[in-house]
Amino acid sequence: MINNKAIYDAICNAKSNKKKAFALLIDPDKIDIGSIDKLVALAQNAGTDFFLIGGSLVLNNELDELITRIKSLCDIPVILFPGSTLQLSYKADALLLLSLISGRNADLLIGKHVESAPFLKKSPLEIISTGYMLIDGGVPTSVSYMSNSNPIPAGKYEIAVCTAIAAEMLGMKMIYMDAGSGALNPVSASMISAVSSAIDIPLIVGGGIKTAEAAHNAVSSGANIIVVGNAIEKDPSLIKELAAAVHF
Ligand code: 1GP
Repeated sequence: MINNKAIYDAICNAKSNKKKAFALLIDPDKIDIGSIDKLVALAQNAGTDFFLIGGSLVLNNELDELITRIKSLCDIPVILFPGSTLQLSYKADALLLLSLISGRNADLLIGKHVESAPFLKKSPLEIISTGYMLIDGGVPTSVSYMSNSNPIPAGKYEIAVCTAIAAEMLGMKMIYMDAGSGALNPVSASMISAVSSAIDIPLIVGGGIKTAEAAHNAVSSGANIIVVGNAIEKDPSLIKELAAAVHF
């Protein structure tokens, strides 16, 4: 099956029109399915552009159920952000096919992709090839531990820039710079600015964004999509001001 490009085209159009997007990350292991209705209502009210669904582990098996419920409640696109090949569901709209380009773990650069290719090729999901760069956020993160890879040091802008340019030249469609869930420090404004001005493809930034100011700084520095998970897990009412800071 040929996957359509509706979501990616919408992201590129938004980038051309200088419109920024806010994505809420939901970790299926951390959300109680009973509380999803309330969270979706808050997300809709805040003008959330996308749901990203993913986490580092798979502790429960409710992914299909979770996504089906979200889709029955709203039209916000649901994008898989898989922490492993176990986090695949045909119920979502799209999938970020992540290549961990900041690391040198061959399995996460191409191995897992080979394993999941037949499933993805047959799936109705829109597949978006994404260069995933882990940036040091001041604390060890689950991604770094699980992927057995080191993040790019926070001050090494040139490494981040060259990595992103290489991914773009390899044909990847987006770059995701992530300080990791619950990072102490989000990716710095200077690193976002250096990377965003070096590439033409859309730039997603997440990890450790807890305040409207941090969200605003990230988009002002050139990020196209801001992802927030932890801060909203802790206080769902924050979603409104975070999304507003992105859509300023
Ligand atoms: C993690 O970028 C996401 O992969 C979001 O991070 O949970 O810290 O918001 P937070």
